[in-house]
Amino acid sequence: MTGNPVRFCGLQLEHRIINASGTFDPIAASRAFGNDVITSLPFSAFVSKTVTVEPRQGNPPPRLWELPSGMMNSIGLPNKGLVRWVEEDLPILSRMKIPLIANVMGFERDQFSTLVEALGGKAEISALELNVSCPNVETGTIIGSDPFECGQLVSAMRLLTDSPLIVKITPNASDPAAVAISAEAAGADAISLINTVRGLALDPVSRRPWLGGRTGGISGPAIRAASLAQVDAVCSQVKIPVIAMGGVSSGKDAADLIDCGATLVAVGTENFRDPMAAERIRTELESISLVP
Ligand code: RRO
Repeated sequence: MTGNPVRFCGLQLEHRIINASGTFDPIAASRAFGNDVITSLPFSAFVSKTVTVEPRQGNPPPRLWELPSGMMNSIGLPNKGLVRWVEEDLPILSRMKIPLIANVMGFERDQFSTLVEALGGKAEISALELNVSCPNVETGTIIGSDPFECGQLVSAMRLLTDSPLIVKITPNASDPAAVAISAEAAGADAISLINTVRGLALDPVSRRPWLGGRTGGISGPAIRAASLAQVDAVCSQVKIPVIAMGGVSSGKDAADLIDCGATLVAVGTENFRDPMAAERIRTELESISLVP
């Protein structure tokens, strides 16, 4: 079954289910399960883990904490940096049969410019997702929390590329819809939400924060209702397409987000439990009657 095709930012996608950045690693999966994995992903487009200009080790361990209905991560953007990602990972990812969306993050505007200039024109990359919403590094959510700052960033990036620009906004802001409106006015082609919700867990023995980064980002079913409320608010305020995510583990969860106005739905934490979950979710979604 190929699903119901959908248009998104000039791309013709086979169905509405994609992955959330950082929740599926096709390169590691192909090392473990063989090269066929790269060409048979259960998504209609693939979003990369966040790439930064410089290589990063990420946050000190522990980096994960399990919750009754989800998990918390304090990964801290570990990645090989722009140059090695282009040299080593992009050639492998370009073997996928689906469009590649590169997720990028800068700690200041110049770094976003470097990333957008380097990746925006590449034939292998169909769109860029600007991550202004990582809760696990000190300045990760500053731009994404402030409509003015976000608008300024998007305006500047708009001048640098014709590639579709998706802005991934944070739920850890007082008014995510205001940030989305500002991104749209500045030339964003799409909005994605939600990133993880900041949380804290204490080590039961030491009574100190468990995660090496102190706080982390909550994901999974625990944040589903929060996601639905924010997606609903954003979709009612912007005309550009929305990629919705947050605790999606069934076709019903995806249908809820689409009925609130989302064009695409991203599966995140559920990929860790079942790497083929997106296929099941897509099949379930196809059996549900959506609001016309
Ligand atoms: O790497 C991370 O810690 C991370 C990122 Br970039 C993000 O956008 N969201 C998240 O929960 N973790």
